[in-house]
Amino acid sequence: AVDADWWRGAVIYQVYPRSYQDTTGDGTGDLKGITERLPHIASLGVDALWISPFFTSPMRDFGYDVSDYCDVDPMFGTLGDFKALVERAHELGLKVMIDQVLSHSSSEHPWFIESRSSRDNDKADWYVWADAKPDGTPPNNWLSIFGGPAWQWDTGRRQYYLHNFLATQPDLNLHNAEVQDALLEAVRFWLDLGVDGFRLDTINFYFHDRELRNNPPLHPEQRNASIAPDVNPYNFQDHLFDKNQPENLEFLKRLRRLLETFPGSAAVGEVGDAQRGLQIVADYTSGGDKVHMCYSFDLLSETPPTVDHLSTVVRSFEETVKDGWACWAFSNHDVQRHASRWALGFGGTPQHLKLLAAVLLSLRGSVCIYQGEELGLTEADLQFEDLQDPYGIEFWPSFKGRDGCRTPMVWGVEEKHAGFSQAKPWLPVSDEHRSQAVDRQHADPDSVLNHYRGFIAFRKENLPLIKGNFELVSQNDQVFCFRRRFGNETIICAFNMSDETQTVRIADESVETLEGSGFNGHADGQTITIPPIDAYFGLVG
Ligand code: TEU
Repeated sequence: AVDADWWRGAVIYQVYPRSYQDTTGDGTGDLKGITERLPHIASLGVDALWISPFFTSPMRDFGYDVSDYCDVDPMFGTLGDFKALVERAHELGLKVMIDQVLSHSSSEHPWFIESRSSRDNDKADWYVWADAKPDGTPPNNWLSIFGGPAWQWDTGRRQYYLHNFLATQPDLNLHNAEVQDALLEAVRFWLDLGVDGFRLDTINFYFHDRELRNNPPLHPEQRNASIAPDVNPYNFQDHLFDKNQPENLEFLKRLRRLLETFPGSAAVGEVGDAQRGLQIVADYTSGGDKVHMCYSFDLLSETPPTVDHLSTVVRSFEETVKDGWACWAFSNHDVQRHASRWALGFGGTPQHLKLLAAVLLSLRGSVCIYQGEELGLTEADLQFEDLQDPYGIEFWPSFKGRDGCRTPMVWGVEEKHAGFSQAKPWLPVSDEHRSQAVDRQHADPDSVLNHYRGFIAFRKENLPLIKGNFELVSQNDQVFCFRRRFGNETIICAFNMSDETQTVRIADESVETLEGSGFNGHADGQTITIPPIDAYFGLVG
């Protein structure tokens, strides 16, 4: 029988396929390479992997611009390779989740080619078309995240079309039921092939305001976007109208009804919204009839993980999200790796990274770990000449783009290109990364890699950490402390985020230190003592 609830509290490992393992010698990763490396993923003890897009694409946004939703890009292999990957993953006890980019397609998708061909073809309304204002300017003030207006003029139709990202990523019009049907057919295609779930790209961008109303400005103090808050004018607006419209809830219900016909399948939505992230997570995941879980960008931002910040986020999460479900992440393919992002505000030594991993894996929710995070990799330092990401090229040097977190995975210290490829990789392998390769860390019991393995195993042995409810315990501004209770078992988790030993007194009558966490805090009666940058886990009596 399938465990329909496997996603609740699951640990999901994100693979960026261009940069995992090359088997063809062209300098970019491929599906066969992922299959070859599945034992590494399984060795972490994670429940699932999520693979970023590998569908047919002109790769203007590295696969987030899909030109055929139901095929594999030749650069990554074939559908046969994908089936083999799923089969091997299942043998190893891993679920397979894939990315679905339903909000927009590539401008090279046949749907868009037809849609732009005239104003009265069968797909004329499949994208968001609007006339110019009388003075020739775009229909409203909406902006593209990747720079400039969100509207691109098409000389054939003599109209503008909407794009929230690149002009080569036209926005699909989900107000049109035929578009919804076509997208759900694509989702069904992959379910039929045996995938266990989906990561839904930009799930809050599916619908726009049909009246195309202008977005109001945002107060500068509210600019807290995860990327380039004051560099990108996109973050100067309050995005009331270009995304997150009420119609989305009905579409998500349709999507969920499809998933229910494939028991055991699950979806995690990506919610990119600097203002209302947690509220949207609540709206999209509550009630059990929309998506299973969502991830917001609250812990993917530049704000360092101080006790105050962590407490604020989890407190507002508990107050807002209620019966919904979150998926937490510190790093992904869109933001600076947290080993660097928080190095100044918090610290980036292996000990800091081990502590952060334990925080992430103890929160209430599911967790995404991004490839290389398990090695403690930092953001690669790239030259302008190395850049591939159009977002970085647009906003350089104030914002360096997303290439620094997308460089190749490092497997072998001594191997050519660290074992990633026989050819020159599409982004350079950092020398610093090479010294942190999997083979070296595997052999070192104190490595960040072995700590991730150990802590994920510890989490598995202690069910409250996966399924338990969550109660924040106020201590002081140096110790992040909470209880997780499941059934009659309660675990107290305390993280000393400071450089000094901390002592905390707990209200519970007794507490028994749990073995196997890899941390050194200890308890004496009601007093817990935690060394600098260290943690304590105890069973409350
Ligand atoms: O990212 C979405 C994205 O860029 C937003 O989360 C954005 O950062 C936020 O809304 C700003 O407030 C996804 C993919 O992860 C990314 O790689 C793609 O480039 C993008 O969609 C377009 O498909």
